[in-house]
Amino acid sequence: MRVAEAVGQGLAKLGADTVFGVVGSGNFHVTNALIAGGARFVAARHEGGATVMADAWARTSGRPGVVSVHQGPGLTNAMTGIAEAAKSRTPLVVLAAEALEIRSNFHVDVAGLAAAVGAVGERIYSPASALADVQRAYTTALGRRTVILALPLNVQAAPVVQHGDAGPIQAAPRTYPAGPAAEAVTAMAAVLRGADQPVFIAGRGARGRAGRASARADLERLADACGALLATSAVAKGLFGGNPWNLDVSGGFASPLAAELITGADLIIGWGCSLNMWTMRHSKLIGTGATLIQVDDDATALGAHRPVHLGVVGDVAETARAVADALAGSEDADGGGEPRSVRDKSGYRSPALRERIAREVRWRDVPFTDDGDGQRIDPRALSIALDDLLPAERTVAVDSGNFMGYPSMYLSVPDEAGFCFTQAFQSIGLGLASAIGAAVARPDRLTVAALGDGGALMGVSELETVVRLGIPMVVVVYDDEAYGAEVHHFGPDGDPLDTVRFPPADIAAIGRGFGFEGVTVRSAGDLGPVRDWLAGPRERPLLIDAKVTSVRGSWWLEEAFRGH
Ligand SMILES: Cc1ncc(C[n+]2csc(CCOP(=O)(O)OP(=O)(O)O)c2C)c(N)n1
Ligand SMILES: [Mg+2]
Repeated sequence: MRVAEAVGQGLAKLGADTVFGVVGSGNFHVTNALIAGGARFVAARHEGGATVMADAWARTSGRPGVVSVHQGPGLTNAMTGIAEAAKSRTPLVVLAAEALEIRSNFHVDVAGLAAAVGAVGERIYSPASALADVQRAYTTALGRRTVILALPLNVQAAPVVQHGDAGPIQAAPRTYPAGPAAEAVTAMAAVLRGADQPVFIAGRGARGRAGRASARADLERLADACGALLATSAVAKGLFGGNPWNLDVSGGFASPLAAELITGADLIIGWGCSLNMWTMRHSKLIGTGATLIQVDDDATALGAHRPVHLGVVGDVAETARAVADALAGSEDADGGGEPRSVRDKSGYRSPALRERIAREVRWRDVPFTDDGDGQRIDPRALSIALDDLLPAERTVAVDSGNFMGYPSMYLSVPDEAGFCFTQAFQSIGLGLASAIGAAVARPDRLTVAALGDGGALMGVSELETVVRLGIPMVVVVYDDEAYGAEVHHFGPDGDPLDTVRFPPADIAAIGRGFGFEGVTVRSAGDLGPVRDWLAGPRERPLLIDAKVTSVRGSWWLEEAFRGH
């Protein structure tokens, strides 16, 4: 057996059952070996797309993703997706063929590329070390790292050196950090006991992963005990879906009521959440005198974005459980014998606030002036209409651009797996591939790719992948015929905008060319075909080219530019 085959089979044994990629000569054998080992291979049309699909698949399934690329240009094409995954701490193995010969056309400095974007560079060093190299790379990925595993062509072609009776390859057991230190639990319980208006903000670290449920139940139990309101960072949107105290996303996407209540908190706890400038709206959501606590299983994350009063190293669910037990225990010690529910603190919660949240916290319930004129639909009106039409069991994947807040804020999602937000690198053009990866992970849900016209045309080749895979996806393009982000940022200064404006493109026809059903929407009255498509049988995917108004830039975009 050649090393290439041993690597593919070894990865399959470790648990790689879904592999995305673009196959060339350098990754042909390893990919086929993965398939022979039982993995499903999903061919993309561009390595950038393949990598983002694997990333989104990993986020949605909670398991390490795998992507397979050719040497040289196969890897450089994948780099934007790798940067996004690395910044997002996505567990991902990038199988990258490597031409070590320095005069080869295909030669690139793989380790240098990995280091440049914050990925971990790994390599299959020799036939003797191949299986150990694979295991090391996979285990590193499980620790929430994006790993480029270089597969030198000469090593791939060599016969594998068997290791006697070492037995089948297995993933190293996952070891999560031990529970939080007792002093930290005591300190957190004390702060919570004294807090009148606590708000929990849960981030990526509260999402489920690798066979573990999310921390939702444990966070809700603790929040009930201390009367906390609940919010998430954008990447964890949906985590508290259906909870009456859920404020949805904190940060630039927060609704006016959510922002008011977060700003009113006297204690904010970030749970697996960095409390960065996006989530805290450049600190504007932190009220004067508010205490900040951050809980993270990675000590280096504590205080990385802003000083916190208390940083706790610990797994989110375990820490929430320990603090809830500490609160309950101290109450028992006080001699209270009544049921927990009676003793629970009301904290920030009151019947009146519960009603107000139900009435006002959703963006769709915030009044706005509809800018639609019959020729162009207001993106807020469009999003609300889609929210009404689309089934609740949906996955929403969002590209980058001025438009991105509309689907993020106006489309509800059933839980955190129903939202795929590949925005850590702020690249446009990733949204469609994100949607494909998420759809492969959750075929039971209707996947909605929300794109700008710029991002849609940048990632357009993967429309063929949607059709080929037979995914009944809805692609909605917020089409302002421009790089709206730039138009709205520079327009007010009177700068020339010719470089960022485009003539009208018939994106519905482009979709039809790929095999989609295509519909152009200029007003709510044009949504009939969307309703018909949703009624079934959804034989082909649907592309909605929504010609949207661009009267005003978006408020979250101004935040974004301030963050540069
Ligand atoms: C790969 C990449 N190139 C360029 C940019 C700069 N950029 C940010 S938003 C944007 C415009 C995107 O246009 P579109 O997808 O139509 O969304 P809109 O802003 O119009 O809503 C551009 C070019 C980027 N973020 N990523
Ligand atoms: Mg645009």
